[in-house]
Amino acid sequence: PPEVVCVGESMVTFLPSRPGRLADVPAFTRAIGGAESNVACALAAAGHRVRWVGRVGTDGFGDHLTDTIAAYGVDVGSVRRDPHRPTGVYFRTDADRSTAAHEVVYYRAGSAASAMSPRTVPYDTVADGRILHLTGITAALSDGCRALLYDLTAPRPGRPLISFDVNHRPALWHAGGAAEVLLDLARRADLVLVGADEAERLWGTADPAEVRALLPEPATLIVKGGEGLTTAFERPGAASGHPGTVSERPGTASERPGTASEHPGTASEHPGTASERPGRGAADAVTSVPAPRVDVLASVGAGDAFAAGFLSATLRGLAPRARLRHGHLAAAAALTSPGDLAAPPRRAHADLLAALDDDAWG
Ligand code: KDG
Repeated sequence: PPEVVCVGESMVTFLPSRPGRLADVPAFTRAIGGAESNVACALAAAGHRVRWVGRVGTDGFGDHLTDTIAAYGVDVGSVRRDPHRPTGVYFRTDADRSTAAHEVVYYRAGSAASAMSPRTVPYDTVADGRILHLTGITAALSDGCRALLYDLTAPRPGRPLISFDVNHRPALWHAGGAAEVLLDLARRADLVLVGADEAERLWGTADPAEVRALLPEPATLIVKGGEGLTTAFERPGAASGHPGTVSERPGTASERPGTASEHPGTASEHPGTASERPGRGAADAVTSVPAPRVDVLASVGAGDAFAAGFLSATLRGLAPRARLRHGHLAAAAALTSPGDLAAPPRRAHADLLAALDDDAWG
């Protein structure tokens, strides 16, 4: 079985041949995008067993997407081809040097992926991994897609660890409702990733502690980038508290309370909680690390790379600080490459960088 299953829409992406406004870009180069398959490809490149589940047309763009994602080593055997709807595509510009803003135009309304629903993507077909990775983009694609997210995040015995990247894409939410829906879905997940800027836009605060107060349910909450720091809130036993899912040896979570925590003091105060899903109210271990400064070439996809680096380190049972640093290292690779997707640094190399002392990390 896969370690991670990622579900969502992928699109053929058209990258600009030169910087500037969309109105002025004369030509585009074909690449691939899609938050969930970006995570899947980066995890596969890091050596993990991953499946991407999505829906594409029977057109050539659908062939290109599935072939390219498969070439990363991702299992695409569950991807469905829809003869009646096209594969989604999108165009974007590079980030403006001074404002860091870029333009995005989607052609995905009525796409094959927008026909995903609890009927076309049954829970049982995506629940055999240790982690099920989803993002808020799917909630904006169609009513069926939103229902799918609610279905996949419903409380069920033995469900995989649900990882949810809030991924607010304002261009997809013209009908409104993003703040409420994305908060609601995040509360149903076990591990939530959100950008501080995104939290500010959606819920009016970029302060990590205030975001945690709004979102107390997930065992792990990552708030990325507030004042250059990324902060993890983690209840004791969070990463090992899903027997048979994230724990390497099913059933051993209760013997290893606190292995996921860097604060043994807080973990050992709650020795009884690691064997079950730790309840709300257990004290969080809080870990903050700075993001390395890099020359940003294209920011699109950096969040997906962060998620992949963090999840990879989580699967390897690393401590919170190392998991956050692996997220940042993978994000740095994406920030400094032109496409949405960049191979993460090699594991041995990333381990060395993640182990540098605090001074080197700024
Ligand atoms: O996170 C990067 C994605 O935003 C990009 O690859 C395209 O999935 C995409 C989207 O919906 O914007």
